[in-house]
Amino acid sequence: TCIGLICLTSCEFKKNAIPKDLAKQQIIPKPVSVTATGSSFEINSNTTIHYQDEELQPIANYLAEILRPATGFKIPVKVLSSKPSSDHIFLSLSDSIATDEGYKLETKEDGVLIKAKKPAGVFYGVQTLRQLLPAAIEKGTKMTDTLLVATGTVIDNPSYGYRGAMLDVSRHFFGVDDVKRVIDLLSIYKMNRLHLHLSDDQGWRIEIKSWPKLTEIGGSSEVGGGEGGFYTQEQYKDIVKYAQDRFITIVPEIDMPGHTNAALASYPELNCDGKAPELYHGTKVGFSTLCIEKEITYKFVDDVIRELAAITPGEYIHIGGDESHVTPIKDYIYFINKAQKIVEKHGKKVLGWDEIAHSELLPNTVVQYWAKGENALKGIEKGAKVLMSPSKKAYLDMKYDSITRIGLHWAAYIEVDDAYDWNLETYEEGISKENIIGVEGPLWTETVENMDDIEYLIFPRVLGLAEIGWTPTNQRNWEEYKVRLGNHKDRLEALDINYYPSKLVPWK
Ligand code: TNX
Repeated sequence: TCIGLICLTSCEFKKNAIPKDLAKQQIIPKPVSVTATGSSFEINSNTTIHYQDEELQPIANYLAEILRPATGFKIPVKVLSSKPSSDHIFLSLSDSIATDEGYKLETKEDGVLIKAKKPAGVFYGVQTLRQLLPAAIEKGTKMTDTLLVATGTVIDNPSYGYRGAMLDVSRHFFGVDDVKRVIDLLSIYKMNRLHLHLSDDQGWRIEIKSWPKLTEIGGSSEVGGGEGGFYTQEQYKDIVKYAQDRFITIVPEIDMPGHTNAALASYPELNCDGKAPELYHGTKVGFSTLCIEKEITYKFVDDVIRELAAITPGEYIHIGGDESHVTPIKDYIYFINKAQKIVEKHGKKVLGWDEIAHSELLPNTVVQYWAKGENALKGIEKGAKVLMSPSKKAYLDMKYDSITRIGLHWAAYIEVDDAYDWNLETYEEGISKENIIGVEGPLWTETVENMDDIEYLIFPRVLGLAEIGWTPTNQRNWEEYKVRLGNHKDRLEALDINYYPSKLVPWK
């Protein structure tokens, strides 16, 4: 117990608990550079958050909303044009920071200064500050510890511009609140893309006003026979906005020409024989295809992409293209060529699973490497960049080991070390840094039914993927990371995350 500065018991312990060595802080993803100056700054009842540019007000409010419940302090948020005198947290924009997502966080005894070229960098600086505070701030309830931040400087920026995860909302549907929680959790680790797999054989999940039966019929099923569900365009826009406020871009996917049973069941005219198949509740892949030779197919694709592009501010629309096993290759190439042009016509760039490299690729198309290195290499030959999601390392739906309760294992068992201990630049010969836009961890949800399941498969592996996308390869190693991850236990628990407590990690 401590009263003011006088400790009655466990004095040594308390002294050691005072964070004074910034270099020993356990930040994930690991920052590029950390310099400690051996003292600390206290957040107290006088602490005010100042922001220097209107654009930063939402970030200032975001930080205040994290600090207020934990401290019980007012934490006012004020606009200010120059650096205030003391007890402040100051957010500012400055051209002295070179990169779009980079930031500098400087803590002295009298305050914290976060500066960046763009708001995104300020947001990442705020996430770093958040991890410098005691884990208990994440509980959202008033804590008793003093809030101390170790002094020093963090200079940081990401290695890759695309750091993402994918959530399959088709095999099992997850509502808006679940998606928002995923967004909240990804943003803590400076991830900036959430790919939503919005359609598949088992369900169609986005309202398309010109084709209403897609959701009316195709939205009503899911794996195992549950009731399914879908997002109205208003709900989707709400998700997009919520993500944007956390510097996450939503990448929507309409999987075509295979993985389309839900659409085919909704509209008989999309089938070559004109007959609608039954809705599908199983987990097989590769049995469905849009009818490549029908004119109406391209009217359908055009309407869907047009409506989706209109509510998607992000630059990419994902057209799937995986496992079209019942589409003859000639037809497949014809279809993917046309689908790319439709996406381009509606002002977006194309992302697609690695099989799309068989087609002609538009100059801005990105190939998502999941299965075959040769496809990714073919994509590079055709001028494409690659998004790295090799299933043996990056798939978040793979079991950790043979006794994991949920998940699949066709690609591999992926323990926490396997998910971390690989490099984007050396994974496949012929794919190097300049070919790669970043990394994404897909969570397919055949066996995933609720938020607890999502969290169990994503955490802690997604922290490793976040670090692979952010931290330079030569600054990463598993032996050091596993200790940092182990020290992160309190934070995962304060966030109430149902993580997999791998035996390979020395959980503190
Ligand atoms: C393959 S990965 C698929 C998905 C499945 C996944 C299960 C990819 C592009 N296609 O349809 O859900 O395996 O792990």
